[in-house]
Amino acid sequence: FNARYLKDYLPSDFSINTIDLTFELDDNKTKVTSVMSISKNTSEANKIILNGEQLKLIAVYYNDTALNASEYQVDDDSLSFLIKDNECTVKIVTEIDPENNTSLEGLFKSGGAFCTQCEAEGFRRITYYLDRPDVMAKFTTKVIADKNLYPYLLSNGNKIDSGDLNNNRHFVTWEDPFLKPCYLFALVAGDFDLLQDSYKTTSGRDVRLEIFVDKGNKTKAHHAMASLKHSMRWDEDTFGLEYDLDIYMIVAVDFFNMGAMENKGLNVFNSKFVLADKETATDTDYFNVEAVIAHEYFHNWTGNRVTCRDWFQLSLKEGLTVFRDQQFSADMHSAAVTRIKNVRVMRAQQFSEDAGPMSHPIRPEKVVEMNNFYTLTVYEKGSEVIRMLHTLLGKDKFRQGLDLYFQRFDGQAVTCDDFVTAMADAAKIDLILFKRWYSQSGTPIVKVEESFNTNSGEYQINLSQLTLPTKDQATKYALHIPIAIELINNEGTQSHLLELKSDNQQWRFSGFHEKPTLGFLANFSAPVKVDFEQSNSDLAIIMTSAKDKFLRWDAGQKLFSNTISQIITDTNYQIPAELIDILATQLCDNSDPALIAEQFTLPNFHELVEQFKPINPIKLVDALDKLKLFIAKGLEKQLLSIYQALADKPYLNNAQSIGDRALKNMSLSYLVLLPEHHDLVKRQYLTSDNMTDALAALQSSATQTVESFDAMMASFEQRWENTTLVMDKWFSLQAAYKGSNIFERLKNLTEHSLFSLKNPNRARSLIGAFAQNNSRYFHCETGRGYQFLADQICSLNAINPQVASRLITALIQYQDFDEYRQNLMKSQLERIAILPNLSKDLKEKLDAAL
Ligand code: HT7
Ligand code: ZN
Repeated sequence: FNARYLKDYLPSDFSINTIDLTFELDDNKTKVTSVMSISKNTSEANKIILNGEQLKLIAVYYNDTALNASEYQVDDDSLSFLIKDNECTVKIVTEIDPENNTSLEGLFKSGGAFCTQCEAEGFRRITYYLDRPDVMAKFTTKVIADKNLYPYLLSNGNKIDSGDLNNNRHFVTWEDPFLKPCYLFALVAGDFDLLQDSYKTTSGRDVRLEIFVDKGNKTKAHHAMASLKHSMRWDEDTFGLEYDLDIYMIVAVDFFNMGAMENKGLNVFNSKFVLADKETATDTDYFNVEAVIAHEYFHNWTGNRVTCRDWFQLSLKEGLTVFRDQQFSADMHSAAVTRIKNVRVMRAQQFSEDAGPMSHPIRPEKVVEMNNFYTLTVYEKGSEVIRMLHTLLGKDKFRQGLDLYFQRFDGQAVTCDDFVTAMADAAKIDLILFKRWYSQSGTPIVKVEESFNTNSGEYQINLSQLTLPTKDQATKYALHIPIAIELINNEGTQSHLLELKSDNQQWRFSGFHEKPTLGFLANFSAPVKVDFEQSNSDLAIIMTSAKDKFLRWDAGQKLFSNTISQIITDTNYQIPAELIDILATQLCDNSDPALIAEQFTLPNFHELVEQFKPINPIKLVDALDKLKLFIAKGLEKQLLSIYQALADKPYLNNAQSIGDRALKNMSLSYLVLLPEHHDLVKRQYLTSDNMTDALAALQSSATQTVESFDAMMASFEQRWENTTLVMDKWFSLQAAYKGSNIFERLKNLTEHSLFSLKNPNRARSLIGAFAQNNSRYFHCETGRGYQFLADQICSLNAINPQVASRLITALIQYQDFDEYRQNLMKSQLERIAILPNLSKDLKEKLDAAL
């Protein structure tokens, strides 16, 4: 498999101006007819090479004349022939097999419906085309199918025609007035329940809103609809961006590789991010539905109206759109808690990706399989890079920069450089150095040294930055890093924004009577690691006195990780009782229950691995358990009284009630460590009227192997066996079970009648959840955990390479662990590497890792 390089980008020799598609849908023999008007971009162009994979070519016509086999070349991934005229018409007829398409790329069957997924390079599995985002055409799509089985025939844009045909078939024709790359093409055909609504934009356009869900699920689509309307209003209010078509459709399907897809006017969603009601969805699910609906909607401007020149520029649309959805969520909920959740993802997952074998800059330079680059780096770190621009420019200049970006590039396919230049031009600042964030991989470490001169009252900070070499880049350079700080003292707190632009820099602040306490990296102003020793008493001051809530929370997390580090290094370490006193003060603050819940959530296993690597994972799990038990015992009374005060509050879907549930269930997660409180879980499970509480009870039971766990799981299964998304939760709970018979259980679960590797959600809910959430057994000394994962990846390789490739992450980051485990993990990777028909997706990662 050949790698492609950013440096080799060349514009296309040909434009495709219009494409008229006709689909005659059939499970195994769908006929696709494509008629394209093509023009040359340079007079030297003569041979066109169209991308195409897994297609059966039926016929090619050039200006209405059929080409014979000697006039074109066709192979596994292309079709080429001569273009003799400056302008011509090409018609291509192909046949495809949607029912046997388990990769879920191109056209496939999802449940009973036909559905497409074209990003990044799936359109080439539908027809031969110039499958690259800088080729933008006007699409017209005619869909023909059986009328009873597929009453809804959908595609992008506006419906322009429909009617009945012979053999009980019907057709609908759609026209999308906007030029678009083929990755935004979509087609859906099926029988659904439809939730309809409408939205009036600020300028008075009436937009029809339609959400299509599986029959019987309509009442679960209301939250998605409300979220869509909130997103539309927010984008108008915040960025002056209005929707541009008369109709916006969302279709929810059960078989889908990722979260959702922003196809123009016809989003396709994983049903996990559409369906929600209080019985089946947790508060986190509600939050995620809203965030993903917003994300896909925001893509209409950042991604669709202005798209990417090539796939190396993916962060142009994804980093910016994630930033926009994070800002939206922060405005809709607690800004501090939303930010904390973002930061946890960075620290627990993105930092390790950036230090691992697949490390790449937010704008990668080399790609073998594009699907491998829909990463936390491109998305989450990409968003952090946009956030740094927002911090450096300020809200108003950032808005002016975005306005200028749309003014310059609406309707075009552009680069990350174009975006940053628009920002620099609008704000009239120099961002040349800042652009290095796009080309450099790895997480910078910022080292902090401070000094205080008691005589002069001057406080000095020295900062130095270092990015360690990564697999992809040996040499690293200094970056432009915005660092927000607070100087906390009795006379009041000062906030400053420091711009670190070189290896070392110093700042002086005068006028202090005593040394201030430094709150460093307020609001996580840059995606960096911080090397700064602070005493427990300084951390306690920040926890209670910082203005920035993120800083308060972060000081608490630092206190926890310092304690865990001591437990790991010294087996006789006695956790100091003062920790309980510091934590107790936080429990008393009843202003924001959701924030308290976050403050009591220990840094997770993966965040700590990133801090202490290479590490024996079992020692880390033991240390985490020890600290948690210490807190449970030390604060038993307080936690119990919080729990009891909140236990019987009625369910409401508002911020206070969501925060109360988070605090209650956090308390339960500690109390369950004390056997005398095991009855609380059972009671909560039996009395709960909502999924948040039921699931929290079951999660606590799974991790503490509470006696009644199996009985509760059996009743849960019986109640929800026909509700796919809830059964995914059941499989995940089973995967997190901490009993020593977990491997027998896993074997039974893979043989369960409802388990299937063909459904990505189901595969992830068991296999992904085990590797991610059951560290004690995934990393167990026998190596059975690694073997289980590798076995599943071997099966998935042939079924769904994208899903297999995501799940292998837990094995390729073996450098994070002790040598004994590294060897066990590597031997499993070697076993996968010799699979016959190893997919391009897995091969790229294995080549990097081994
Ligand atoms: N732009 C989309 C990325 C995507 C995708 C979505 C569904 C299935 C397969 C996919 N491959 C790439 C999702 C997004 O960022 O909004
Ligand atoms: Zn996106």
